[in-house]
Amino acid sequence: METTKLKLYGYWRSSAAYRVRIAMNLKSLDAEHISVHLVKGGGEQHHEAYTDLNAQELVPSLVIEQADKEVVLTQSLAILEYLDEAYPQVSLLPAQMFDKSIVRAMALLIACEVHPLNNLKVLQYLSGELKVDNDCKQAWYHHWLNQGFTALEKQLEQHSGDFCFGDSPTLADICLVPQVYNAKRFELDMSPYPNIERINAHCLTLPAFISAVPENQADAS
Ligand SMILES: N[C@@H](CCC(=O)N[C@@H](CS)C(=O)NCC(=O)O)C(=O)O
Repeated sequence: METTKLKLYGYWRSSAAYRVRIAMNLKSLDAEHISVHLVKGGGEQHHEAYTDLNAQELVPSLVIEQADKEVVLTQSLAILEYLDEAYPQVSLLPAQMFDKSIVRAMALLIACEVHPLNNLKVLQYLSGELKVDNDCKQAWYHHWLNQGFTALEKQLEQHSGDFCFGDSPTLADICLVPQVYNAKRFELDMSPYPNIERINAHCLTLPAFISAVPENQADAS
């Protein structure tokens, strides 16, 4: 079998990189972790050494080294789908077609509707160019989280078991846990979201999720 080496460019507090770490752990994959500090020196994601890899100046990027080629993947959801196809022994999606779509919808709700509005560059733009004060920035952050979590909570009432969809971890949990980490960091009241809280707490009893937690990363400061 062809030898493959994986290099994950991420940052301990990046929720998009956190997603990839969880998936790799669930699939028992080893990777070299390379830290791209998102704040130091104006943000290493903007430095040429990194923008050559990722023109969007965002983490994560996954570099796949094989004997005859090197491929760079970007966008965490695209990386997760690659990992799921390349390493199918532990699947991140349910077996049935409609169920797959439901799980993807939950993951996309977080990754496309909530996360981009609360990303570092958006918060920096609010406080920098638009001169928004911290209270307004916090209100912005909570608004988009509440909107997304309210919708997700309803979906979980219908589909969840121990995890977002049934009793196995999927792409939905992989997106949820980092987003809840962010929500708690920004002091969101989680009491309206009992299913989200319950599933997050359950995930965080599992080694694959625990070792992906930001504070457990080598670059955590
Ligand atoms: N949709 C992208 C989002 C990636 C992203 O926003 N990464 C953040 C960290 S979670 C980042 O690199 N931010 C740097 C910045 O905003 O300058 C993905 O899922 O990979």
